[in-house]
Amino acid sequence: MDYGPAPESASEVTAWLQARGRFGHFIDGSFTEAGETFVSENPATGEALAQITQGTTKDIEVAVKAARKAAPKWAGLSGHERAKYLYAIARHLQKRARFLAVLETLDNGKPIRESRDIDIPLAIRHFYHHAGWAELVAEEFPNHAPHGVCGQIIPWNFPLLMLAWKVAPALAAGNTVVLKPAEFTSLTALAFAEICAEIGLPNGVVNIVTGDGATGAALVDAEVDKIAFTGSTEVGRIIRRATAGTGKALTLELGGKSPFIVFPDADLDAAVEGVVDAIWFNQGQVCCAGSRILVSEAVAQEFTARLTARLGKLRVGDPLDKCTDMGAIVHPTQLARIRDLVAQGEAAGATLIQPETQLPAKGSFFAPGLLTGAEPANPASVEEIFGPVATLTTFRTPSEAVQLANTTRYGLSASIWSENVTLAMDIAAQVKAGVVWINCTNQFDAAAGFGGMRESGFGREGGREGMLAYLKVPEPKRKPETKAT
Ligand code: TXE
Repeated sequence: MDYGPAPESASEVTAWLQARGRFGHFIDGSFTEAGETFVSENPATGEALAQITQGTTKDIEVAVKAARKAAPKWAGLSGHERAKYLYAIARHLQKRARFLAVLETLDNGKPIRESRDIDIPLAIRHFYHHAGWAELVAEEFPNHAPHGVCGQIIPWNFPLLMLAWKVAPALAAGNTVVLKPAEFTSLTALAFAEICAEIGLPNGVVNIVTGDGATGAALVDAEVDKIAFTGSTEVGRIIRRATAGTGKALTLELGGKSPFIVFPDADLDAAVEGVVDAIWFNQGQVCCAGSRILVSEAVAQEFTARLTARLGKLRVGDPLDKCTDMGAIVHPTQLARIRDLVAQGEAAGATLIQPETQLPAKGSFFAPGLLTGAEPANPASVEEIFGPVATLTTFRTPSEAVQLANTTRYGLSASIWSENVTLAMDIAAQVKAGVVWINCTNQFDAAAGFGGMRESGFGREGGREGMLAYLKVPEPKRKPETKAT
């Protein structure tokens, strides 16, 4: 198979963008002409990267039709045949890893260290893992069948990784897909579409239609069999209403306000590094971010001092610089949202600790911060800030820690820090969260189911549960009715 030259540096990515200029959708195995477009910007500079087509209801209809046409043949392939395509995608992503990392960083603003070491490798791992599932699915789930056509809507915080979380299990299970990337970050999905064409994936198995929320809404309303959505709780609620009573299967992975609980016997230095991963990773734009730090009163002063010192050492700046810890916020609207929620938090009585940080002169940047003294009712404690700012509150007893941890409408994840594993396991069982980490945070693997409870959504992605989300129990085949003679 000829994979073609793999452009590696930022300038090669720029050349790739310039060569394409205006992107159409990827439907039925090829790119459409660009229609009415919007600009995708580099959030670190505000400069235009590419013109992206705003998908219409008609575009969605055409894509769904292509996916529908491809569905029986794709589902009818042996698991081994489907696995070969998934392995080919994984290998090709691997070959293009550096190019994709640079493209992701330019489009999203995340530090290159993260896209290079986390986003892209995990996306690749997802395809390898689900190639294995394609081989196993018939044997492991003999009484299940694919849904058919899946509509998939993804957010902008981990663009290629969220695509992998959605596309890999859907394909492994024998579904075809129409995926809509987030409007701020369509580029790695479009590069992925090229890869699908290059490896010879049958036409119509993967379709990518770009656009904003209206395009997403059209996909929800289209003749699809399942919707998988990751994004805000507000939009999740709209989608749940829109699909109610339609017979469409639905999984929702929504927002969070996850607790990060530090007990007095915790290894405080490790816990401080844990906070760096929990809330300053990806500029805090992480659904399972440890955004509510709950720390035992006994160590609160010492912990806050060490955390504040660490905070001051974070390097914020050019996302393409390998030394950068925190890059740009995805878009000026998200930056405005963060500023607004932090201001609301301060107005409601919290104190912002935010060491002087030299921020780049242009682009969307926000210095990392901590809001101390935020009461449970403070908007900063209640709302998902989705930025690099955590609240810090103290507790006295383990039961108070649990009570504070559960004072939220969300239930996505939790992180517990203690050297007493019995205590940590006991607390883990009481915290309402889909995923609980002990003495670590933000650990992901394609083999482990991820998802929430309460207003963080339902359904799991990854592992065995994730496969089940792309399968259904088929309707029994009925004998044709015999006419009474
Ligand atoms: O999300 P939206 P936004 C949270 C986070 C963030 C806030 C707003 O708190 O600050 O949401 O971000 C598509 N029907 N999360 O506005 O709008 C949209 O085009 C169908 C948490 O970007 O939910 C995009 O592809 N689709 C989250 C996707 O939904 C619609 C990650 C997500 O956008 C639609 C992102 C509609 N009516 C934001 N409206 C997480 N859980 O990781 C929009 N979309």
